[in-house]
This record gives sequence, C-alpha cells and structure tokens, in this order.
Amino acid sequence: MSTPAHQDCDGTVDEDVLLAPEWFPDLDSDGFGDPLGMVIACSAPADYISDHNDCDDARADVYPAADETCDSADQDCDGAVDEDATDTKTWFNDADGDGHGDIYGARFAACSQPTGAVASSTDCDDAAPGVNPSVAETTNGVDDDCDGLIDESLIKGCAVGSSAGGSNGGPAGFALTLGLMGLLRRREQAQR
Ligand SMILES: [Ca+2]
Ligand SMILES: [Ca+2]
Ligand SMILES: [Ca+2]
Ligand SMILES: [Ca+2]
Repeated sequence: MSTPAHQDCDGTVDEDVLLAPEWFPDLDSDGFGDPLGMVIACSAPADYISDHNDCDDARADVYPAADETCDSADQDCDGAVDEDATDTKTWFNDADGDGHGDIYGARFAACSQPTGAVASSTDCDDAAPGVNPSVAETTNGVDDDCDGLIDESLIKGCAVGSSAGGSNGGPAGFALTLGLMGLLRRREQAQR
C-alpha cells in the first residue's frame, strides 16, 4: 500500500485533508523563494523555504525591497524596471541644442539621457546656441564663452602695447568691471 502524497503530518494517514505546508526553492539564497517551484512536504527540503516572493531566483540581488539600480532589470520585484534607481545620473536642459546644459535651469535624475538634456551644466545662456564654453569670445558685448567675462579678447587687444594699466581706468580695471557686469547679468537670469 503506497503512502498518500499529501497528509497532515500528524503521523497518521488522512486522505481527506491537505494540511502539509508549501515550500519554495531559494536557489540564490537571498531569503526569498521562487513561487513557481512549490512543493508540499511535512518539512522543508534542502534549499526550500516558506517564502514565495522572489521574482528571480537566479539573482541574489533581486528580491522584494532590494535596491533598484539602472540595469533594465526589476530588482525589487514590484513589476517596474529601474524606478527610483539608486544610481541615476543628473541631467540638465539643453534648450538651444548646443550640447551644453543650462547652468541655471532645472536638473533632474534619470538612468538614461532624456531627450533635450545633457550631462553638463556649463551653458550660461541656454537660449543662445552661439553662447557656451566651446565658443570663442568675440567683441559683441556678450560673454560668448561663459567664463564670466564679456569681450575679454577685446580687452586683451587693448592691453597690448599699453605699459600703464591703471588700477581704476586701465585695461585691467575695465576687464574687472565687465566681468562684474557679466556676473550680475547671470545672477539676474538665475533669479528669474
Ligand atoms: Ca532572487
Ligand atoms: Ca522595480
Ligand atoms: Ca547656449
Ligand atoms: Ca567671455
């Protein structure tokens, strides 16, 4: 006479009840079992546990409440991929498309590069593609290269051959004045 597959584990055969507990494999040993591998037994087989909430029993870093990271996998078993990842990058708007992000604009975190955003925040005028740190300064009353100085190349030209750069009215003083003007302009833009 064969032993019934299911019994209540009280030592006597009882084919009317199925009270033996369920067990689930935990092959990656993360403390969470694979719901697809259920067995019923009076005691846990080797590498089987009572939990059944592991969504990937081949990865010990995947289980409910695990840290989500940017790897296109669902680490925390909530059905969403890379949400609230712990290793996101910071991105900056690049409205003028010059490859330099707005130093004064919003910054946001994401795993991959969003459309219209870049990793750098070096553009002092994100509405002017001709203004960014890769541009050469020209004498146009604008801080083209975002170094905080306006038309500094012009000022350098004036300084050539000038032996007496006065502390107030000389080229150095003029450059300092224009530099301060540039900084004030940038602060005004940031406060808008
Ligand atoms: Ca796992
Ligand atoms: Ca997830
Ligand atoms: Ca720009
Ligand atoms: Ca400049």
